[in-house]
Amino acid sequence: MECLFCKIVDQEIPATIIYENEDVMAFKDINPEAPVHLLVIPKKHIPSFAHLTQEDNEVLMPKIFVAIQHLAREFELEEEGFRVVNNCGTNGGQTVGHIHFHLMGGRRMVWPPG
Ligand code: DGP
Repeated sequence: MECLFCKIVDQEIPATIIYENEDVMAFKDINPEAPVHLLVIPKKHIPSFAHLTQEDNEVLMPKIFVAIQHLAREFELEEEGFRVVNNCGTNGGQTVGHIHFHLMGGRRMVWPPG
């Protein structure tokens, strides 16, 4: 298994895991770009947003968004706001080939991102 985030799911490499259920895991980004910077992933290996199937869209993605909403609440980000980011593929700036959503908060973001 070569996938870095699958190794985190399998607890073969360490991460600060913040949230976990049967399908979804969230852990702290190793390189935080904001006071709160979590990565929310499906445990199932999906290389990128471009690889989501219809079943993923219908069954898995709602679970990801429920987890993001739960975490935004838990970290008290809702009042001040937060950002959810998915980088997809080369032009999207994706560097880890397992779909993930950055949940970032605790500072004012700028637009557009680089
Ligand atoms: P992206 O550029 O969207 O593919 O973001 C990948 C993120 O993954 C990046 O913000 C840094 C983070 N990251 C890379 N390697 C590790 C790791 O081993 N552990 C953790 N917790 N985060 C990692």
